[in-house]
Amino acid sequence: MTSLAELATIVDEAASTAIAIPQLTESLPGLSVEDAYAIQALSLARRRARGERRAGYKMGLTSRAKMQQVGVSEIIWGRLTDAMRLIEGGDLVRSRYVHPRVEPEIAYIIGKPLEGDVSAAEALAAVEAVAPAMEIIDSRYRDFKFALPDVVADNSSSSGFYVGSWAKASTDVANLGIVMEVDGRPVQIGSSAAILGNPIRSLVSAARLVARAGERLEPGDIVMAGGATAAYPLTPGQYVRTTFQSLGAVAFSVVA
Ligand code: 0L1
Ligand code: MG
Repeated sequence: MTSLAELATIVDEAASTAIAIPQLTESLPGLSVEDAYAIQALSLARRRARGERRAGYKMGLTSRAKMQQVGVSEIIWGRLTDAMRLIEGGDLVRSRYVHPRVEPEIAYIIGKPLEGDVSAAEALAAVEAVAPAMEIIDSRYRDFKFALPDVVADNSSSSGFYVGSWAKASTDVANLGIVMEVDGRPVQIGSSAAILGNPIRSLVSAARLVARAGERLEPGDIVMAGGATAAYPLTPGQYVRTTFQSLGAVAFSVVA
């Protein structure tokens, strides 16, 4: 029987070498979601042992478009580290990933601790600022195919994130138009309302779900609220720019 620590090593090495692995559930069909979150925590502990620092959390599958794209219909979450933060306007090196995709998101930065069952008003009161953002997701599983325990163990596909200019916490982000362009051509058009009807609900879910793992949202944590549209595949040579109504734009270039 493979231990949870051994499984964490497998997903961590796949992420750091960008070599795809078979789904864990192929050999372990009974793997539970609870064990998958334990594998995720152990794989992040390996990153922290290498010097990476906590940067916050990502929420995943918070929109219908995302759920349909990957065939999993449950909100999931993962952990962000400082090494995953990418320089807005800079280059994304394609060879560091297995098969990266990008999706437009809203990011929150936390100003006060937030934990457990909270209301939307309480969540908003804990927000220091809000920003336009993009997440780079990269499943470490072959063909970007997985079951729920696989993706959870794989840090919910989190690989990188871009954050644009921070705006006041009071900025209304409930229903903002979003256009993601590649080389000037719109590839995804949507609204922040696609994120659970209002991205603040994603923050409410984050507080509740991380509490199950004995954690809470801490001041300085960034919370990525989840993709507002389906994710788009990345290849070298692309220039990706996403414009968020009233929040501004976030961009990067893909290099080999
Ligand atoms: O919304 C998300 O960030 C989902 C991540 C997991 C599924 C995927 O890789 O698309
Ligand atoms: Mg995402």
